Amino acid sequence: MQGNGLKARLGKHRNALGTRTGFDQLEERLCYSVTVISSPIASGQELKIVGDAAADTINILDEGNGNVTVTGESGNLLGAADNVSVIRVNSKGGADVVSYTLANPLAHVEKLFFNLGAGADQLSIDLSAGIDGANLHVTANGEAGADTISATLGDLATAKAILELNGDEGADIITVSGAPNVSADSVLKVTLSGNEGKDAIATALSGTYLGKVVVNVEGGKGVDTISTTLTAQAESTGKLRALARGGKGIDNVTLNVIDETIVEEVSTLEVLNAKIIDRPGTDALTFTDNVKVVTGKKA
Ligand SMILES: [Ca+2]
Ligand SMILES: [Ca+2]
Ligand SMILES: [Ca+2]
Repeated sequence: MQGNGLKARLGKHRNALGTRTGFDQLEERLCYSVTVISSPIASGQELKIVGDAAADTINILDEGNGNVTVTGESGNLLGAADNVSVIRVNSKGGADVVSYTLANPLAHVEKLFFNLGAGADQLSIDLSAGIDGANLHVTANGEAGADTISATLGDLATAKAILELNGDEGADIITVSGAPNVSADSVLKVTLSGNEGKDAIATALSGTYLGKVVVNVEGGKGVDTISTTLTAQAESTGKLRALARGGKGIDNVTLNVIDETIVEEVSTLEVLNAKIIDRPGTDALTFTDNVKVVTGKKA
């Protein structure tokens, strides 16, 4: 019945083409500018979400069990599928607003690709529900324009989560936060790249790390501001590695690693390896005393 209703409305628009008002045109643009197509692949279903050259709103709600629903600006249903293992968003030009929300802990292997296209786009990724017994790989590319990309992380249990967030051209804002507890058999790897433009990249994570946590931040070209604060809460016995690199331009780089496991000057972390690379040594640096600073030209 819903399908018939949609056809009827489309027909009405077509019939009214000659005398269509501006409002009708706007309504049509809002309703039909995003296409959602689900197709079978070896690992399940691939959901392709494609916008147009104008500003699109794409809201992705993932139930964590493979069921994914995509809605638009007014909550209108754009598409849905079960057994989803790959989501590819291509929002194209325009200032797009894209959100991905995990409603329950992810228990289904997934790969997410966000290509935001030209224009100042906004992407928010909410993984605060966490991951339980699955692997997740997120690749986001802001492409041209001053993009804002944010991610919120949750607990990892028998999980591998890889986040690669890339601002690309333009003055981008990339923010990663949350309180992920990482189990002994879990891996969290976060790679943030500002690339060209004057970027602001802020990371603030705090949790109990029994497994492996790796955070790499690169400002790339331009005068970047990088602020990374990682807190290993008491009882953490895992491996924590962090790298911050301003890249070209006189950057402002902060890397604070707060080791709350220390009892009588001894850390319970198996590995704590935190490093700032500043060549040729012109960045403004702020860091805790467990961070190694590498300056000067390569030998
Ligand atoms: Ca678009
Ligand atoms: Ca963009
Ligand atoms: Ca940059």
